[in-house]
Amino acid sequence: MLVDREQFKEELIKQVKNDYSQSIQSVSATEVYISLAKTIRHLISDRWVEHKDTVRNELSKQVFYFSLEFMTGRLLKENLIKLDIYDMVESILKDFDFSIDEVIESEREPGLGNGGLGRLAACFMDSCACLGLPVNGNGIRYNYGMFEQRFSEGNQIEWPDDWLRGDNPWEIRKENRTQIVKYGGTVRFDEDSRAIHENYDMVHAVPYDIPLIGNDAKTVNTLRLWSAELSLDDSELNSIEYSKMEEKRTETKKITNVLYPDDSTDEGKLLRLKQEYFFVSAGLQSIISEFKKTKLSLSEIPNKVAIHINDTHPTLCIPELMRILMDEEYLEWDEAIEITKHTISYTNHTIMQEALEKWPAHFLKNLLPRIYMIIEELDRRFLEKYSNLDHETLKNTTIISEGYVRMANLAVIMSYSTNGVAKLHTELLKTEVMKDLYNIYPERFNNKTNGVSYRRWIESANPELASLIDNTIGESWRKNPLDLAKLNDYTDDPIMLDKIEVVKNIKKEAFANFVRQKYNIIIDPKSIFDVQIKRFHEYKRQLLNALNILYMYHKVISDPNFKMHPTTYIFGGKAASSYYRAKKVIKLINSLAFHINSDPRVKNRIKIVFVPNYNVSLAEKIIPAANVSEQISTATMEASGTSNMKLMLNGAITLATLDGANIEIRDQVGDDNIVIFGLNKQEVLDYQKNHNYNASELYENNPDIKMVVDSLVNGFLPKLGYDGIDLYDSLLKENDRFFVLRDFESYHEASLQIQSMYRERKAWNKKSLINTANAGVFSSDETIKRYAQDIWNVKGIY
Ligand code: KOT
Repeated sequence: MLVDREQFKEELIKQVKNDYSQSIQSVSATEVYISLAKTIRHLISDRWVEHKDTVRNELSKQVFYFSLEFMTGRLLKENLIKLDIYDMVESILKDFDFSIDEVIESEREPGLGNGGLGRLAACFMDSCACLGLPVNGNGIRYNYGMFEQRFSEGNQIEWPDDWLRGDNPWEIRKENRTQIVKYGGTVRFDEDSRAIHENYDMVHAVPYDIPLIGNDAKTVNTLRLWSAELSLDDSELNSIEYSKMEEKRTETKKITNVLYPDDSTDEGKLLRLKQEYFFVSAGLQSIISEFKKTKLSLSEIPNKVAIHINDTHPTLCIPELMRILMDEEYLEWDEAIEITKHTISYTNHTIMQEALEKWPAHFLKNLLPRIYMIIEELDRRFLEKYSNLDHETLKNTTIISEGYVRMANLAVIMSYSTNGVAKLHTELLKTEVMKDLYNIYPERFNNKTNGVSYRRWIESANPELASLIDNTIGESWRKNPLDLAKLNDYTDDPIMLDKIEVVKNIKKEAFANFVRQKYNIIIDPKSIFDVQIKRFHEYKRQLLNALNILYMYHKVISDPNFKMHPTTYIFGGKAASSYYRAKKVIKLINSLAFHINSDPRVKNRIKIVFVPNYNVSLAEKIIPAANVSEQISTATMEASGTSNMKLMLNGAITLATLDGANIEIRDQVGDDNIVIFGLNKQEVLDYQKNHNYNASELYENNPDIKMVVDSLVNGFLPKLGYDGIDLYDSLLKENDRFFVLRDFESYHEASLQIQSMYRERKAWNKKSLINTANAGVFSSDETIKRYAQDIWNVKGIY
């Protein structure tokens, strides 16, 4: 233990006094949270400094994980657990009449991410710290995180997420590490042919550091988030009018003001590009300036530094590193290319064409003239080197094409590793989306199936299950997740299976209580909790789930012989503010909830709860309570998924298509312990290539499908109003791009299979246990070990 009880208690009292000039008895839970977090930060500060010193003195290789998103979730509880002071702090707080839950819940969640990609970054940072790997995060300190979702008349309304209001006790502003980021201007070449960038606008990038604490604080890594501030030198300060200065300040601050500004307009897009360059440039400048303190030759960079780019959003790392090496350190092109190529590695998270980032060349040319020149030259060299390749291959592989810069191509060509995030996804990268690049650089492509943090998703979110596991197989699984497999010895033990059910029921009751208190909705903990929690996107097919519920609803009210185990359908997720159709699906589900939940004919056999503002904290409540995990994306479209792993770990049975990591889940649990339906990869690819899918035909020939689809537009759901028309059109007029109708029957069958499986409770509990027992491979610790070994070549420092 890092500290004894009395000492910690005294520190906390002192901290409250310092922060508020009040005694701990007279402050609020939020205030206690702030002071407690600061006390913890102080407690680990020696370890944080020592860690940095060790890495510096031993010249250990370090990784910098560049990501536009880090969705950390609340930090207090995880940190208390990792420092092994949770119980102690709980009892100290009790001394002052505070409940630890209330204090934990008063932490505002930093919503610095959209979904899977941002949450993965946070799980990875957690694993790195716990494995003793020197890996630091580099990102943006958005003033406003992911919007807060509210519902009005069933529609999604977006409210600003002012998460920094008040104090963020975890961060330290590092004024003296400020960097300058330059935009615009012109470039000329001096007599030595060196590029001179002039007449640019400057922005200050101020870093805020957050400690990433490993178990017992043996390792404390750093998450560095950059904030944009006005940069004026003395002469400007003396000459600029006050109002002009404020105008400029506002303009500058916009860069780090919000996560993912709406990119449906050019103005929004430009801001996004500014963001990308901002944290890339600031991060790299600070890394190189630290590296130079080692006095090593710059050619040593790849041996001491690995830079990982989380999807293409930080791809400007490539030309920016080249720029620093050439224009500031005076290396030649060839040397700079060698260093860059051996330093940067890239993860791809999507094969959806519309999400593959490409920037109009003129945007880059105007905003980042020197960077654009470097990209052009890299493209020229690529073309020169591969001039022997056929026209078609070159068309697909060049960096610049038809006036656009293709970031994924730049990332593959100028890095040493490209990985996908599940086996199928990596396969599709190699054989479909990046086929030609793969043929040129086959050795660069590799798979790293995603993983999730066990500390957050069982130890913290489901302590009841964690201690049942401890009592059954011992605690080794907490350090070595593959040891969960020891649970396989208990799958026929009736006492264990009963206990699994007891734990699940505790979590279901807790969630039911939460839903009653917070949303005034009554749900039955004895019903099946069927969960779909993820961003709203057409390819994730919440629409398919909704149509099946609609169909069940018809059956329940019209067919007296139709038997249905009471089921609570739980939804959570946001739609991008500009994603019109996804918002219509949200409206549909809310309308269904309105009608079904209040229809006496349903007799509570169906309930729908759409939890507003789904975020990490809500996930922590929902996931332990889930019986069924809906993973129903169109095959090929979900790169991996990670909620599938969290739900499996917590004993939910997966209802899934053969997509993303679902395939690997099936491989782990076997066909009897998962329910699979729908088109597979080949069938989807064939339809797409042969253009022979006909949704209207299905609609015309299948009366069930017709009835359900018609219910979107025939007034069956009065609350939906005209909002069903767009969904109807997407299925019929636009020929159902995501094969919802094609998979409808098979999905319905699968959902009935789930129903009948749940009736056999013993067998169900066994399946549940098998899911938990075989989830070890999906620990992000395991994933990160593979990144460390195969990609980064870094070792733990303890
Ligand atoms: C978003 C925009 C551009 C490129 C990629 C994305 C993206 C992909 N955002 N989130 N993802 C998800 O990443 C997760 C972590 O790898 C995957 O599990 C999931 O399937 C992706 O959709």
